[in-house]
Amino acid sequence: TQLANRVIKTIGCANGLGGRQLGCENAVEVIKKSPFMANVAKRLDIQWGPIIEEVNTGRHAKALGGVTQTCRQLAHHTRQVIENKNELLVFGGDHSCAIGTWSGVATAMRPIGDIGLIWVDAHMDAHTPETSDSGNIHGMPIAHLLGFGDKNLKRIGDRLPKILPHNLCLVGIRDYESAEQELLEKLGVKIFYANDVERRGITDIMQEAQYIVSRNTVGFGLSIDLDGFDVSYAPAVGTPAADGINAMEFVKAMLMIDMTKLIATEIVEFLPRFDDSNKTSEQLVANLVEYIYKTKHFQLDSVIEIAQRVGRSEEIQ
Ligand code: EXY
Ligand code: MN
Ligand code: MN
Ligand code: MN
Repeated sequence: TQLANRVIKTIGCANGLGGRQLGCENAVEVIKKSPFMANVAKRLDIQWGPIIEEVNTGRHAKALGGVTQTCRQLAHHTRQVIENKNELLVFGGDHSCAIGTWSGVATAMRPIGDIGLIWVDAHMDAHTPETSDSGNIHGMPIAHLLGFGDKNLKRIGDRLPKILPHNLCLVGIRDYESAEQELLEKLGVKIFYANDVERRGITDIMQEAQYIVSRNTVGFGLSIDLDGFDVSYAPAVGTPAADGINAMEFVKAMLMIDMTKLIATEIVEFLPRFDDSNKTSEQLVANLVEYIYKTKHFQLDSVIEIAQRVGRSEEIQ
């Protein structure tokens, strides 16, 4: 027996119809073929699972039906990975896939307890179809995970909200509309704005975020929108916003936070045709995966070692 399965099951979601511009649907195949990822795969046990193809019912507001069907499929697969007690890594796609990813994870964990979520992003992603000017669903996943918005999209897996406001934390926010801010503030969701990160440093912020999403939950997820990082580190995104998180500092911060309760990671909004010739964004994706899981596995090994020393290994395993 072992404390945690070290196999990382990877699911791709080739979706882009929820974005401002098309292109994120190509991210998964680029990541899957990436030499940077191949390098990481040598050090981590990464196993590719299914790649979900999106259902096309149109763009912007008309995408609602299609995104719902895509997210249902994705949720089915993420739920299975968690129920089989594997590590889960999801590559999007535009950020609307988060509704599928976390609906599956939340319903799998429901018998044990609530999950927490750290949301790294330039944007709040907290519109409902009613408040959104663009109609782009990648600007709406948080609202739906909290139980607001479209009745089908918010009820994937079960009818309950997938994340409770006090178990959610946003990091890196700097481009949003007032309706989104009003909803999140009314609910008491903790928001770390880009200027908080600037002032306190990303390590300090991520430590507090980890505390918030862990204290009332059985584990937490990490949803990483690449546009949360500064464009110098992640040029290949569809909705860039200036003055983002220093990605090198973020990767280092991963070494400093407690990952033992991390259930799943999702990396989204990579738009391959905008990457530079050094493939900066593609490299960042690989680095994120490597640092997050190396840290998590190292920390789990330490927990097992300590447990063995005090003779509690049976209990923990
Ligand atoms: N707030 C804007 C909108 O709703 O259209 C921009 C949303 C961008 C969302 C990206 C995925 O994080
Ligand atoms: Mn986003
Ligand atoms: Mn964003
Ligand atoms: Mn805006």
